[in-house]
Amino acid sequence: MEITVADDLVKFLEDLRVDAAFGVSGGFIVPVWQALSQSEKIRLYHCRHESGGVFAASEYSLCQNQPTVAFATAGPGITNALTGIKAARIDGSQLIFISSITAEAKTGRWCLQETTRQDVETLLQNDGQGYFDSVFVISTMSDYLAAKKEIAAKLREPSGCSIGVFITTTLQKALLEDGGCNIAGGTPPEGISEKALSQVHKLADDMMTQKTLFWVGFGARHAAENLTRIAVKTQSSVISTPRGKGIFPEKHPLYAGATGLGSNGENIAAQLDPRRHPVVVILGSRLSELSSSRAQDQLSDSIIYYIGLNSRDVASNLPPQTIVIECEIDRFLASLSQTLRLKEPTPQQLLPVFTPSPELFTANSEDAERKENALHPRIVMQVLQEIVIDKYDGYLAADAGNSFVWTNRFLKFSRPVRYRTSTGFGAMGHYACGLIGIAASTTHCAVGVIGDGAMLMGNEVSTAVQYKLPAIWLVMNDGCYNMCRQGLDMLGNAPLDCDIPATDFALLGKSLGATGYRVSDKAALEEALIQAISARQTAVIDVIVDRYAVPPLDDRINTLQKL
Ligand SMILES: Cc1ncc(C[n+]2csc(CCOP(=O)(O)OP(=O)(O)O)c2C)c(N)n1
Repeated sequence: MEITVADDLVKFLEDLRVDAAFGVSGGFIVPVWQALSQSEKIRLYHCRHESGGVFAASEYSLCQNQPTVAFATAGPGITNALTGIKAARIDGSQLIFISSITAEAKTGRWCLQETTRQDVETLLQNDGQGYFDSVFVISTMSDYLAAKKEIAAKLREPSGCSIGVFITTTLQKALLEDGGCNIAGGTPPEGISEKALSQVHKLADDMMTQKTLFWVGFGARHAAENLTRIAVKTQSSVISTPRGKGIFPEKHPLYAGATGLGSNGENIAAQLDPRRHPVVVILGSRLSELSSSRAQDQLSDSIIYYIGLNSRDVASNLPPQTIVIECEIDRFLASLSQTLRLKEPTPQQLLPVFTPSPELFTANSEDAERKENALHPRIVMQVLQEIVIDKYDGYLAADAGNSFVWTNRFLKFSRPVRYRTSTGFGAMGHYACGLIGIAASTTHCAVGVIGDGAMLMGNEVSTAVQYKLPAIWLVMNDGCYNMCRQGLDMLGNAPLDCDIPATDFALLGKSLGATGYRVSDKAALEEALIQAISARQTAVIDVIVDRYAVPPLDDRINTLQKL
């Protein structure tokens, strides 16, 4: 049977386990858009902005651990998508971005939205810093068949992979004579290398004799069970990056805090003191600025192991004596656990111990005093902890701005990937848009903590309404770009205009078809959250917060001062 390339491409994507696609349509992409719409296995979300679509696809991919499609038309569709594409690549999702280019015979004739081969090939850089890991420009049938093989091979690799597929509209419509060929995704090889195995033995010896600290990054999200078993049985302490929060239960007594933006620098420095923990094992983090606040710089006298894939990405952030082990983390830890001859811990040992965070529960103290008609952000954190995390076991995402400082510092998670934030690219609007990808991926509730500025930059509330996604935008409404306003002050600069005119986000939500709430006290916030979660509403909760509350930004300010 003859089918079009667009139809074959969609069957190929289904074989790769793709079951969701997010994007915005346009003339260049009609055949693929149509084929995606007709798929019985792929749910299509037609979004309001291309970057919104890519943020959503990336978040869906990370929550589901599977490749996800984003699509856009050529020209402005591609340029609009770029912020999301860059963030997806940095975050390590498995993104397949599909768009188009102008046919070569038509280039140079001022066609609408002209997009050349060169335009999209420059999105791939040899130094690894581009927008994609791979770009496929497809204008002939043989290009197409070769691209399918390469894409399937790339997605077999266990690390993230961001792929750009640019296929001319003519070829999308062309007929495939042999009925197409489907290439299964396949599974990566099992086991670890001889070299990694010898490092397992070396680390096990070090751990037998010296106190060890695990520093857990997002790359270790599939290794939660083995990590917990090893840490509990060897009584090793654990710290995490913001994206690593919850991989080891944050309320466990062995957990000693999060590093990076919003961290308690003194506490982290004490944990990393080589007299306290001579051995430090870094798992799957690039130790970027917002993940580490460069706390690794104090490790000159420690024995350090780094375990993870793509270790070249972290090379310049590791102290020189680090023993770098290029290995899939869960397999390495499984082998370490065997070598240490750890018996299975009892269920009691694995259970997180719910000790309330002392920092969080001082929220009613003087410093967190409730201002008239405005909530202190720490009270908002307390409500989020009790309701979204502890009561409903929900997903919580924090947008760039003060939201991710408050949440990094004060919220405690007990499961991997439940906390979503972007410390690599930190684009405002990432979660105001990407929240729909999280909501589409889970039956748990999905709550985005979003600054008023980020919310106004762009959001996908309307898309959530259209597809009845139970996503909740909790807008931290302080009437300004507060991170900038307070940052200027902390840096000793004169104030500049950071104000945002008063905005009623409940009304904005309602105007888009969502349920809207406006709250300025704790009880009303609790009530709105519980109602929105239990009724599985698409909701916008406008929370009036105190703009004078000072977030724990010291580390970031120190870094900015050194720029
Ligand atoms: C796309 C983008 N533009 C600009 C910035 C720089 N920036 C970081 S935080 C911030 C202000 C955030 O304001 P808001 O969303 O209201 O959150 P608040 O800090 O007030 O809680 C800005 C402009 C950014 N991170 N991303």
